[in-house]
Amino acid sequence: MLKPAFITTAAVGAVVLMSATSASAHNYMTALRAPANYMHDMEARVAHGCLAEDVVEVRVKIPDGVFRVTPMNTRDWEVEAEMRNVDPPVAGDGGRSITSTVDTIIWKNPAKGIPFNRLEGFKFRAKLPNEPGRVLFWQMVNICADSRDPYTDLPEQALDIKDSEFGEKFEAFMGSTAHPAPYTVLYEAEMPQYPWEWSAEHMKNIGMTVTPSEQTAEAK
Ligand SMILES: [Cu+2]
Repeated sequence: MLKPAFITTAAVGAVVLMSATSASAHNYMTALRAPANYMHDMEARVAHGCLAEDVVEVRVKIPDGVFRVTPMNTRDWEVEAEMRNVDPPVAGDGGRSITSTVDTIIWKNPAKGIPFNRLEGFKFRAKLPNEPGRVLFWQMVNICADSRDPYTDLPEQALDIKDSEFGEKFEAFMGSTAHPAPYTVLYEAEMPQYPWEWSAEHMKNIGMTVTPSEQTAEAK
């Protein structure tokens, strides 16, 4: 949320609406949870413009441990990626090592900005870290002509999914700031991502196959 120098009548209504539904009035990730260690399609949402102004630039900071980031092509925005060094390097695909990775994706110079009462999605693909239970925070900034709407605040203490008060602490964090960073909670996938990594056990566990004895029993 913002404190503009002047507020139109329409914008006052919007402020009231935002405080009533604060958790849904902020930027957010469409995936509130995602499987750890997957290459995953991600989408960051801008939930509204800067009150009286349209959003004309959007920035998403990639969390530590997230690699192989590729923004989705779009003809509505110019897309740029700022890089950061990875030191020490980490193992990537095919024995190559990763020495630099995307730090921030920037969407700018839109064909048309995002008005206050519209959502827009910003898509990219990324390899999520193999850290089930970790809460990934994707700090975002919405930039308008004369103002900005940052969603960059992080919890003071790390949110640990194994903490019995995880939910309460998460809710307290979301209520403690007007600018919480969008998040995705990583969970342990029931099977690896790709079919060539699946065992017979994995496939049976999720009901894709049945054991030979069960097949025989059904056939009789
Ligand atoms: Cu907001």
